[in-house]
Amino acid sequence: MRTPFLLLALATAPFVSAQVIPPYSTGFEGQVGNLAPLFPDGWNWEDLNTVPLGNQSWQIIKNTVSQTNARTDSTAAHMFSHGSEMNNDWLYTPGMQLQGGTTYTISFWYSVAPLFPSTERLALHAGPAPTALAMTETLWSNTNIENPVYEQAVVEYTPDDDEVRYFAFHYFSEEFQFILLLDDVSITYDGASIAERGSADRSVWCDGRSLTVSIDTPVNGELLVITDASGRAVLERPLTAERTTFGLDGLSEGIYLASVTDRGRTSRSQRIAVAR
Ligand SMILES: [Ca+2]
Repeated sequence: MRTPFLLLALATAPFVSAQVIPPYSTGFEGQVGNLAPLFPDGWNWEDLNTVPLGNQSWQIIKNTVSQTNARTDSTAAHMFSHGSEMNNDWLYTPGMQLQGGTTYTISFWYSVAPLFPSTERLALHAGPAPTALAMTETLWSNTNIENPVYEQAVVEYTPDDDEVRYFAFHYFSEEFQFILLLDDVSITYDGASIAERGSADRSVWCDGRSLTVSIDTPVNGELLVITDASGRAVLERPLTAERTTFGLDGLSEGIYLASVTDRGRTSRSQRIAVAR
């Protein structure tokens, strides 16, 4: 009786546990074709439609000679409507490591394809795992999307506690609609609202060229993660000693966020300036 399990596993995207510390943004650039495995790192999807004929999952779409589909650059995410069944398609961001009490702003842009009028539905949810069942919080919903020019949605989200949250774009248009386009997703925060937090037994000190982390009692699995303004991790090192110094010669000048984390919880984070 293994077959049903295998089929179930193939019907959903592979679980990816990549986690990101905001700020984060993507224009779905450089990835064209079927969604898996070509979406940006950490993105995931589920297609819960049950009628296979005429069914499609979330995919990337590119501009053509005659048609601009992307809001910026050359690619966007899109859904093509099921022909005979209400759509039920989920697109998940990477896991976002959020700090309790900080207000995050989620921004994205959406439109219908200008070629053909349709009425589309899209919602944004949040949850602790990249599955439809876990998406228990609805942050935004629009059941009457008809704009052929991109419009922006801006949603604020303030977790009570430190947590990893996934955000989900749920496409649930009626059957026999057409194309919904999604582009330029970002998750940012007001830098001033992030506490340069610290437990007393962890400290981060940066002189512009090197960075020193002190930990009273190192915990197995703890990491130093430095992210740039786009949310990309540019340096990741295990912390195994009470005091470790890392050279920053490989980073260009600028402002970064340095975090001490065990991937589930960040015990210390602060902005650092790299200078020569
Ligand atoms: Ca579908």
